[in-house]
Amino acid sequence: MKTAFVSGITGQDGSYLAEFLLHKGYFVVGLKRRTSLICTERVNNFYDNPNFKMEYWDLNDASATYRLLLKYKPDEFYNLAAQSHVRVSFDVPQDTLVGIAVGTHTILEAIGNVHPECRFYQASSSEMFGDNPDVPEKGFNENSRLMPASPYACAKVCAHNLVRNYRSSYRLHASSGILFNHESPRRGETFVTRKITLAAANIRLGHQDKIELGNLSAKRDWGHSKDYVKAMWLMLQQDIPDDYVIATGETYSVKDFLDETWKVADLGEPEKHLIINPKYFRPHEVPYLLGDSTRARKVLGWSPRYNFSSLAEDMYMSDFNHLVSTKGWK
Ligand code: NAP
Ligand code: G4F
Repeated sequence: MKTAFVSGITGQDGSYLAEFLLHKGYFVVGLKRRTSLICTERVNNFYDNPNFKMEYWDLNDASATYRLLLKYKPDEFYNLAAQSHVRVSFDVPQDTLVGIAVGTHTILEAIGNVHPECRFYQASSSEMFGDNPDVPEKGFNENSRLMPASPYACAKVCAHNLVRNYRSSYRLHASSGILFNHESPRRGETFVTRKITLAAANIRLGHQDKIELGNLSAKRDWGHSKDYVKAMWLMLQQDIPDDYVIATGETYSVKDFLDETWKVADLGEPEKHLIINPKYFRPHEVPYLLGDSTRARKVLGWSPRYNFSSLAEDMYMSDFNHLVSTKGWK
């Protein structure tokens, strides 16, 4: 039985990845930081699985990283932990930078020193392309220029380069997935897609009237987290470690996502419910993201099952059904 570490276990991707690995027969160790509220909502459905164990850990705690590597000697380490909100990274830049850049470095050092057989996955991000205006026709690929436009993206570029550096310097099996935006019913409620689907469900049920948003013209390549965690696993099954773009190859604006969700919810024109609030604009925006995942499709045999419409529908229906079943609203 293989053992996998999943940091960021309480997050969107960590919870889907752990389910995927448990289903494959892994023993999964979820790495969780201490929080004042319990916050294990996303992992409750497998928390009691005998092949799952939760351990306290923090990106900023080297001692815990070394101790747990020596205790479990995992086969694979998926590093998904991060302060992952781009807008918030302008408010807590140092916390974001230290956690992502220094935290990733700590894990690479620890693996290299005490357990170099462990395969490592780093959660890199399409935000690293930032406001690069030179988008190839098929979208950004593994060789496109990185022009990060936020403290979050700068930190992810540093971690991404560290992975490349440790791979070539110390022959670690370390890979980065350059994942474009991926969403799901488990997406945090302050990311724009979830904010929209939750508002639509509340409005549909008569418990909200308006939604406040920022820049509607930004375009993103939006996929489903369930599809994307499979790509993470596939990367660590390859003989040779590498970096891979994971994306759908289609891009839509925030306004398109709003329109699509309002259509699924049968709410008429979104403008009736929409307020543009400058507080949701960013000091530095990433205007356009489109990914070219040709390498992943060829080498990993990966392709997504969800598209833009089925993603919006899955998220809206989940929010609607959850409100109906938990609040009794009709
Ligand atoms: P998420 O839902 O925000 O989850 C982030 C996880 O990291 C949470 O479990 C959080 O714990 C944990 N965390 C934050 N700071 C920590 C620290 N100092 N020590 C230990 N754990 C810490 O993010 P996600 O959407 O699942 O994304 C997973 C990873 O992929 C992140 O690294 C993100 O930056 C990256 N990524 C995401 C996307 C996307 O579109 N979703 C795209 C590209 C890359 P709490 O629950 O306690 O907050
Ligand atoms: O949903 P968002 O906050 O996601 P963003 O900034 O693209 O970052 C996400 O994807 C990255 C991958 O590219 C990840 F690395 C990162 O961890 C995170 O998961 O914002 C998407 C777009 C932005 O252009 C933003 O300006 O939506 C725009 N937006 C408009 N109104 C809004 C809002 N974003 C948020 N969060 N809230 C709004 O009210």
